[in-house]
Amino acid sequence: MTEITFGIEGMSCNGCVKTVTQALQSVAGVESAQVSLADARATVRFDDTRTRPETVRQAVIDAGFDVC
Ligand SMILES: [Cu+2]
Repeated sequence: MTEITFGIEGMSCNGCVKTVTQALQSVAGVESAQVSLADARATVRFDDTRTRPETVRQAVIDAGFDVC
């Protein structure tokens, strides 16, 4: 299991947090996703035989937010 943390731009409320969390959890191989509105950050644990960091980040971008 691999854990990554990255910044997310564009989240303004708990609805955004929910959207991002669901987008991350829908990625095959993602075990858990913790999204913090206050820190503008996500911590994601995933099976690195099933997905890659780029795919995890892309899910956030596809949901309409920017990663940094
Ligand atoms: Cu929002």
